[in-house]
Amino acid sequence: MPRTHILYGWHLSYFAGKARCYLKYKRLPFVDQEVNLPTLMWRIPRKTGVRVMPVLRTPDNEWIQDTHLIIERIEAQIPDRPVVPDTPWQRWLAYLLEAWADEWWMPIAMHTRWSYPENFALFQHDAGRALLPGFPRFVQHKAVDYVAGYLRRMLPAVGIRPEQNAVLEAWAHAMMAQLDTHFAAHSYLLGGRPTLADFGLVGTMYGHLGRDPWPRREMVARYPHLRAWIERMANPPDRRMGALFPNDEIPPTLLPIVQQVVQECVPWFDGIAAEINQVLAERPGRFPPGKPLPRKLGDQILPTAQGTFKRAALPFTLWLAQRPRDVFTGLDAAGQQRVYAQLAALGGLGLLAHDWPRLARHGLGATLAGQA
Ligand SMILES: N[C@@H](CCC(=O)N[C@@H](CS)C(=O)NCC(=O)O)C(=O)O
Repeated sequence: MPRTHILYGWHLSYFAGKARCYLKYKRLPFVDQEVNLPTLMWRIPRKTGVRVMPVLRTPDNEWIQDTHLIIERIEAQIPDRPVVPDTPWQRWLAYLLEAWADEWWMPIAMHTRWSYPENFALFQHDAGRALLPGFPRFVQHKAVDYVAGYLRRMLPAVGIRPEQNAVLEAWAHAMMAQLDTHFAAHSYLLGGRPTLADFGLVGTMYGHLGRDPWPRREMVARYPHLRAWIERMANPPDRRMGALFPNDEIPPTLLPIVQQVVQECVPWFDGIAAEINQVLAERPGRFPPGKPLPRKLGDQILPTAQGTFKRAALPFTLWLAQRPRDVFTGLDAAGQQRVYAQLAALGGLGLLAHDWPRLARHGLGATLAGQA
């Protein structure tokens, strides 16, 4: 039985990076454990039902899968250095930005890793040593090929299709330039200390964009303030942290980012809800609560300032989108009024819509919520 927490995750993994930065920020002692082949193929699936990383194993031998649940659990245990803001708009926004960072950036992180072959050597080296430590290199490479093959097969669904690469890169550069401007003025997204929003964003920025050679050189290196934020997130300062931006406002440099995020999220989330409703209408009775919806549904076409972008609709994303909506429901009347007014000004009232199917998380996917 472990006496401390153990984080199972690779250095190069998107969501393991998010969990690792968070646990370090909370100053929780933990063992940072690379995932070997038996753990990936058998132990984690046996304990969590899914072949995935990261997983946090608690001293009570509970295996928590999903960074949102990991953060919720540790927040409840360690009140020091809270990452959920107290005030209504900042709290709502931290949840939205976390969802956006987790899911919207995924295609960019996957594209930059898998479309540029120069990144593969690092993947092969790190994943090989993690999967089969001490084995001869050619055996390690066989195991890596298996995992890489699985990840590569997911690319088209995530939206990695050659004709879309230019839109993805142009979008990412435009957003990184805005983030750079913001981080020149503020240490973290919502001011002087990190929140859920920062931990979401560091997933893509640390393990993928900030570490794979191509995006590290061609993207992150051009944005020094963004790069410095990645460093701060990976090595959190051990001092008293600053405050969030005052009066439940957001920093002016974050406003254009939030405006864009809100406008991109409305059609994205609505589109996923529509795909789910269509599946439910076409196959009545097939997906009762507890029975997982397909992990991916039909393509959705997402408008961005750089062009349209197609990717499969993922029910899991709508489960994440539900979280800020639940924050809204839990606010008092004045809090709701505040969030409503901010969203009205940003054209984002669609994010409070109540006609989405209600979902529960199911591993990496979702099921309809309710009595099974
Ligand atoms: N929502 C999960 C996502 C975890 C996830 O997607 N992990 C990746 C590695 S970074 C993975 O193991 N993917 C396997 C798969 O998608 O089948 C979380 O927040 O922990």
